[in-house]
Amino acid sequence: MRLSRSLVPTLKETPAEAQIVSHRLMLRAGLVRQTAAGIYAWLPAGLRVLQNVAAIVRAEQDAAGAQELLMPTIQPAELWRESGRYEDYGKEMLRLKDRHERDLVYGPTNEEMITDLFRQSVHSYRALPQILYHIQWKFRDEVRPRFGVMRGREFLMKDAYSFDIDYAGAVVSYRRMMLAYMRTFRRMGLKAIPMRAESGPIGGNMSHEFIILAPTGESAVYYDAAFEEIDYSASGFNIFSDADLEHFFTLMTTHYAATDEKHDAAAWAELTLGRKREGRGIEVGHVFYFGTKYSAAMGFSVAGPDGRPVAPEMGSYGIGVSRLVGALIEAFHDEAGIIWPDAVAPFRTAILNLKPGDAACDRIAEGLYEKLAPSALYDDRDERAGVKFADADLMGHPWQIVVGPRGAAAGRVELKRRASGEREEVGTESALARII
Ligand code: 5CA
Repeated sequence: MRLSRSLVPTLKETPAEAQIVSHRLMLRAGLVRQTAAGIYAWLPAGLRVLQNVAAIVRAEQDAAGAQELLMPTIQPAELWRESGRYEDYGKEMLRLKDRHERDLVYGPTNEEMITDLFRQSVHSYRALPQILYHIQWKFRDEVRPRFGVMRGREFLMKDAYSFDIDYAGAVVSYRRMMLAYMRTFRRMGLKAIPMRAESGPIGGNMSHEFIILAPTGESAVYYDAAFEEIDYSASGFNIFSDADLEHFFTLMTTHYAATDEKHDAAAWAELTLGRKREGRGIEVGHVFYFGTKYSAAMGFSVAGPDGRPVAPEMGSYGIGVSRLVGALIEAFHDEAGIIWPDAVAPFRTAILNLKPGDAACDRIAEGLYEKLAPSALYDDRDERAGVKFADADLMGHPWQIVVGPRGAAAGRVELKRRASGEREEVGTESALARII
């Protein structure tokens, strides 16, 4: 992308409405703009990050054997009346009427709809287990939308739903999603801790939240320092082995870790002082086991092995895809701006042409851009060098290639790694070799 012809409206000043660093940086780096309270437009650079995050989520869901589908955002109210949640969900649910005066809702989640789709076509235990997911916009009319995309009203979620014939199967599905989640967050460079949690309006009796530690997080969290030492990532758990999943789940749940809602003062008191870790965290994912809550309420059963009807056991599994963009910035930034992990960066490289119009600078910068596009942002604007440096740091590209008139004359450029700040002067070929 050529910056001179791109909608990347970076800001020098800190926007007054933004209270936390990720919100400030998302506005300043030109990633998003608010269009109504808690509702955001994703501008080109922001959308690239959102899509990169979604791609990692999708890859790990697929690797866990979950099937992607796409359900609509608008749902008929009847489904919600069947489960009893139409009244229960309260004012957070956006209710609409069509021209025929039929009640509709903008989906805050999809348990009812997936149960309905599944019951239309699955009639035997032989088709189980299955896990389905989609990545779709949700609307929740939050009382206090805040912190930018972290607590929006419209937000992008990955929600998965599992169907099993019995409790033992449902537990396996739950653990499989848990492992997929830990792998997902790790690929983004994030350390997430699963914590026992309340199940809230989704219901059910087993639930874990996946928490990223950050001082600006909305939940207070308590966990055992032993958690920090677990190297679950190195061990090659097979996501399709029940025994591996059990081992993994035990590792994840043996040590104390809970959000304030589930905090158990007695269990906490038993920990030695040196192992107590208290802080704040951002909930980036939430998984629920709720058994037959929806299948039973919605009259969905399949023929069991003995021919008798059985209500399938279900769970649901959410990841806040748009929230993750904010959480990533909370985790990776400095005073100058964002420091994107390579896996999610909107552009891997920024090419800074310090003197557009200078023949050598143009030749080298254009040549690099030709080789690196489409994963490069080419700063070809007619701006001062200082502005280009500041914007590149603000936007957080993992690599910067600085093309200045003195170096260019000798065929050399400066290569900078955003995360470490390291710079070196190199020839264009070795710059390319380092980046590609
Ligand atoms: N149906 C279940 C699981 S699929 C569900 O809706 N769970 S949830 O309510 O916990 O949401 C899942 C994830 O979406 C949360 O962990 C959080 O990361 C994200 N999320 C929830 N509300 C918001 C919001 N208002 N803004 C941004 N992200 C949100």
